[in-house]
Amino acid sequence: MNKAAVVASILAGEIPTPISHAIATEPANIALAKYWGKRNEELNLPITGSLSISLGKYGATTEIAQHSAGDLFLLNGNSIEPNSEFSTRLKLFLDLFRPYPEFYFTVKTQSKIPIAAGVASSAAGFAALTRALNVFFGWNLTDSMLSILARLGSGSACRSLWHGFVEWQPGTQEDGMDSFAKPIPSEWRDLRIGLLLFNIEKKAISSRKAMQQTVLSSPFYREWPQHVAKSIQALHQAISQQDFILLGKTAESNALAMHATMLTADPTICYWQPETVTGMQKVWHARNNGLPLYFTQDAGPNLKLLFLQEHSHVVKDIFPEVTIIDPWDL
Ligand code: 2P0
Repeated sequence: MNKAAVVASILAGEIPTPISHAIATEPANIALAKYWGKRNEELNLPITGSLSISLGKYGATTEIAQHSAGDLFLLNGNSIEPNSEFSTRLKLFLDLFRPYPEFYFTVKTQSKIPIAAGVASSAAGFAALTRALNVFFGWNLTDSMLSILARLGSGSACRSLWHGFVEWQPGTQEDGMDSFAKPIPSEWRDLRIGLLLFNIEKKAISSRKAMQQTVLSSPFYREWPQHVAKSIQALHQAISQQDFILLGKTAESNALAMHATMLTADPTICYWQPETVTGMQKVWHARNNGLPLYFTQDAGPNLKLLFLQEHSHVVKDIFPEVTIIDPWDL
């Protein structure tokens, strides 16, 4: 089954009647139990489930309209090179929804996060675009269906349609109609996330390619599905009991296990930079001195800190460059 067939089954019978323009905003998200490895590359179907926290007002706002000739993509006010990887990916996604081949789009995105810095910028972008398309074409789809469509753009985008904690159920069906995300009802008002951006340059290897290489070659990858399942179970317990230590240590250990699968891939994949390791050591040192502070790391050199609001000042003293995010400040 390909993407077009999935879209056709979701939009069955819908006659597209675009309005003049539509706009939507969605948050970026950071996985506490990571999505790493696909069972279907075309449909972005994961091997395991994953669980994330959305970043409140840090996300993407996307506006779409019809364009006269050729697609026009603007990111933070700058037009994007039509032959760039970014444009190609966006165009392929939009191809799934054009009412006829010569229907072109203007897509204007304002991103509050660095693009391709391992801070889930594509997730927020594809989620906002999917929700904007829903309004633009008047589909009236449920959030679950929008989650499936956003996944076709980028796997982690299926988790960016909600605020707070979100779980992506991997599903078992070949067409992926049971592989979408759901919010976990909970508000943990004093939880904070700290972004430590060491390097906002574009990364050397895309997470898409890195995942593939890891699944194919890492001898440790066979341990990964059980590890994630345990992480998700522990995170549910941590969230329902607001047990911060359990949340922090589960997220940190899950991130390190994911990087262990990458480091043992052939050829090896190492997103770590000297600043990454120094940052980790500072976190461990602070923790040894009694501060409940943890980190997680995605497919990039940057760290995301996890801590409680009452420790914000101490965290800022240790990491003056940190951007502190309240996930429930919308
Ligand atoms: C995550 N990452 O769960 C994991 C952890 C990176 C590390 O989802 O190929 O951009 O578009 O489905 O969603 C980044 O991968 O990959 C990602 P595609 P995506 O957040």
